[in-house]
Amino acid sequence: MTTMDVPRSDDGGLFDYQWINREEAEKILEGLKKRHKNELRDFFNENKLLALLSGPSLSVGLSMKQYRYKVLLIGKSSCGKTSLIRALQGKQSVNDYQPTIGIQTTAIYWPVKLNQPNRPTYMFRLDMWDTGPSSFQNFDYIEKDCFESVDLVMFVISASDRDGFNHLPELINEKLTQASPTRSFSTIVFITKFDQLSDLTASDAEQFQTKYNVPVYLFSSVHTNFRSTSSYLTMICERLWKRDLELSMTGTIFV
Ligand SMILES: Nc1nc2c(ncn2[C@@H]2O[C@H](COP(=O)(O)OP(=O)(O)OP(=O)(O)O)[C@@H](O)[C@H]2O)c(=O)[nH]1
Ligand SMILES: [Mg+2]
Repeated sequence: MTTMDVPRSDDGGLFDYQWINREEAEKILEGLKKRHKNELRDFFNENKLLALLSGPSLSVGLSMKQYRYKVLLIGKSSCGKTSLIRALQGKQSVNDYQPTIGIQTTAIYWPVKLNQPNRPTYMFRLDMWDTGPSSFQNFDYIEKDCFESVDLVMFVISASDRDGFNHLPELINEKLTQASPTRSFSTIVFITKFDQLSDLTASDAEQFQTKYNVPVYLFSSVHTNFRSTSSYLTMICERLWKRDLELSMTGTIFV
């Protein structure tokens, strides 16, 4: 990815990225958005809100198959993990830094349309596991719980942390050793705080992506809009779907 504006799929278009702007998706999003409305970012220009906190209350005609995944965020203290989850929920960013204590989980629901002949629509439920690094250091069992049956690990790194970025391949390899031998997790890197003075560039991200075959997204939790957020969510879902397709080929799971 070369710009921060709108991320694009790198998976050969398994999912329809435009569908979310169509009428059918609009109705599903309506069913998702409610409660906590005053906390949500108002994407005025597009007149759309994301609201992905509570379970969907969809009308019968709109019900669809749901897939549930566990997504773990890993990154240094204050690198922006909690803010990233808030942004993906369509919530306002907050300046006050409140370290995450223990494990916080947040469910994000996101509908997707597959680019297949029968064009099925599925609801993804992403259980986002957020934990401050001190919890990992102080309590071994927290790390074990976090990695148990995890489907996707999002490595989060601040754009000012060049040293952390250089050590990222080692960290990813180290964490991959904790994966189950039959059911490995997928990985994504988010470089946060891209609105601030940055040590890392889009070209660093691109080189990393090419060399290690791990998608790298440039992100700012203060500059998100419906278009970019919906692309990030669709890409996360697509990455999970692709991992499942790979597992199904090895006979580990059935999609
Ligand atoms: N400008 C800017 N500030 C950000 C961004 N992301 C996070 N911040 C700020 O950085 C601080 C830390 O963000 P958090 O999301 O709480 O960081 P965290 O990784 O969850 O921290 P721990 O819970 O301690 O591990 C907060 O003051 C946020 O407002 C960003 O993209 N841009
Ligand atoms: Mg946090």
